[in-house]
Amino acid sequence: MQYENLNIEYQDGIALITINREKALNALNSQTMEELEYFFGTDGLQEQNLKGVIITGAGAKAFVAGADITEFKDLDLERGAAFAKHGQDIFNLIERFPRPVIAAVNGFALGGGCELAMACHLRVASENARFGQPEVNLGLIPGYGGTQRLIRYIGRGKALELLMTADMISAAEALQLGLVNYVTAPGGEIEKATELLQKIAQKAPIAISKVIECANAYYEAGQAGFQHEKNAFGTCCTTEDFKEGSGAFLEKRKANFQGR
Ligand code: CO8
Repeated sequence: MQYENLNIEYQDGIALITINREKALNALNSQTMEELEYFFGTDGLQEQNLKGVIITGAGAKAFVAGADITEFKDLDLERGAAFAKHGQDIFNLIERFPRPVIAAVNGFALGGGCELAMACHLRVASENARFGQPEVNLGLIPGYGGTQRLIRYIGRGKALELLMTADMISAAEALQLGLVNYVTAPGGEIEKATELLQKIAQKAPIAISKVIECANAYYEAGQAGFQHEKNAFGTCCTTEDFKEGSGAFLEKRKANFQGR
């Protein structure tokens, strides 16, 4: 595949993937999602002697500011659920990737961006990173696994607060909550992620892939939650509130929700 939105560089056995849509704050459009699917489902799996993968965002402002809202206008019940399912499947490829994957979060990690970071095995954030699930501002809910993974990382109480208020949290708070593994000075996140991958690369590769497999197996009983999220996302796509919320974002005005 010819990558258009992912810049992939290999250095010393580590693949550094930069999501390269800086003007849209690296929002995940369909093309970017396909490219992630191809890397984690095909290309990356074929790469011999791969020590691990780092995912980051282009520029200093955003890791990923969410799914691309400009692609939301035709979503209905079926298409919304199918979109969510497809995204969940792609993020599951990342979570199940047999080599360690680290998100180097260099700025906003919102909506699908926070979900992408949570699908990675570890997270290193720059001091200026901000995390949040602001979908309710758009009349939506997270659809790429956010309702499930956020609860797993930070617990039900705080996760529900973030999911319902759409509040963003700082890197320091994310560290305290256990959402990120390390916080670095701005610009230091890739170096720290590289250091972690080099340390893990000293260990037995099959054992590492089995650790990943077992950590995922711990949650398998909870798979029904993902199914529920996909269907609920589709239902949100049928509401007037969703049209109002996503329309208001694109028109740069405040949404006026009617609860319909
Ligand atoms: N999608 C598309 N474009 C975006 C997005 C996005 N998620 N985020 C930012 N942009 C664009 C802006 O429209 C703007 O474009 P332009 O320059 O052409 O006007 C450019 O990026 C810069 O953004 P701002 O001018 O808004 O920058 P600010 O510094 O004022 O604000 C924020 C930065 C706070 C990050 C703000 O851009 C923002 O709130 N963005 C949206 C965040 C959001 O709501 N994310 C969640 C999206 S929904 C989602 O991710 C659901 C995932 C599951 C989907 C399931 C299937 C569809």
